[in-house]
Amino acid sequence: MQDSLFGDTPQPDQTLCEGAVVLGGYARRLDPVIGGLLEALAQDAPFRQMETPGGRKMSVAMTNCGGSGWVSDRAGYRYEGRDPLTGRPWPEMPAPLRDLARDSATQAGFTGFDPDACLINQYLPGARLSLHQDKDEADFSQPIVSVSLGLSAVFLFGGLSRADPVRKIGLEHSDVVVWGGPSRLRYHGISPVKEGDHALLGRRRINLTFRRVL
Ligand code: MD3
Ligand code: FE
Repeated sequence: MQDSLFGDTPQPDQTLCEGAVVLGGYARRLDPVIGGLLEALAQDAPFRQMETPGGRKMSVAMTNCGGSGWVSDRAGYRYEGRDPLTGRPWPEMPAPLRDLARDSATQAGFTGFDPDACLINQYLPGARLSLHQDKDEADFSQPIVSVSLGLSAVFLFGGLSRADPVRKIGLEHSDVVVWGGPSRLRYHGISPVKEGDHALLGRRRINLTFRRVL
């Protein structure tokens, strides 16, 4: 299966709306290392399906690296310095990932981005993420950098109110999106991932979101 419609040709940056920039194929530098990095991270901090505060099991399996990690359970959503599953600190953020996040933010016009958290989402076919805002971070002037890997997905991009109309945007392997400024608090989600088999990552979609939490 082809990884990108654009092959090795660099794609122009595309602004979705004010503050939201798609860097098509910008993460291709990770291709030689991403499989090994994910395997090592998941060995230390396994993927797990967290419980929502309402008591439902999420279809997406998650883990984290960096100084803080996002967690959800019956008590709510928050960031924690340790993995509740193991009691250990989350694994360190690997330098190639941190550097990609910094370079992406700079490329999109956000200088000095220094992420202290990376949430790693794993979607098997059928998994989805319903419309939500990311607002568990302290400083909304900091952008979020998201990296899509493996199977492609339909990203849902709404407005500042849940009821606002939603745009659908295809995201494929190695696409990076930087969400800052007025787009930082927009509602967003992922449609159920379709069956497939990706050359590098197999039967799954992985999304990395880099955040400044503290
Ligand atoms: C727009 N992840 O982990 S990444 C999440 O593909 C999350 O796994 C999705 O939403 C995924 O919270 C979407 C794109 C994304 C991430 C954060 C955003 C879009 C955003 C924050 C603000 C606005
Ligand atoms: Fe989100």
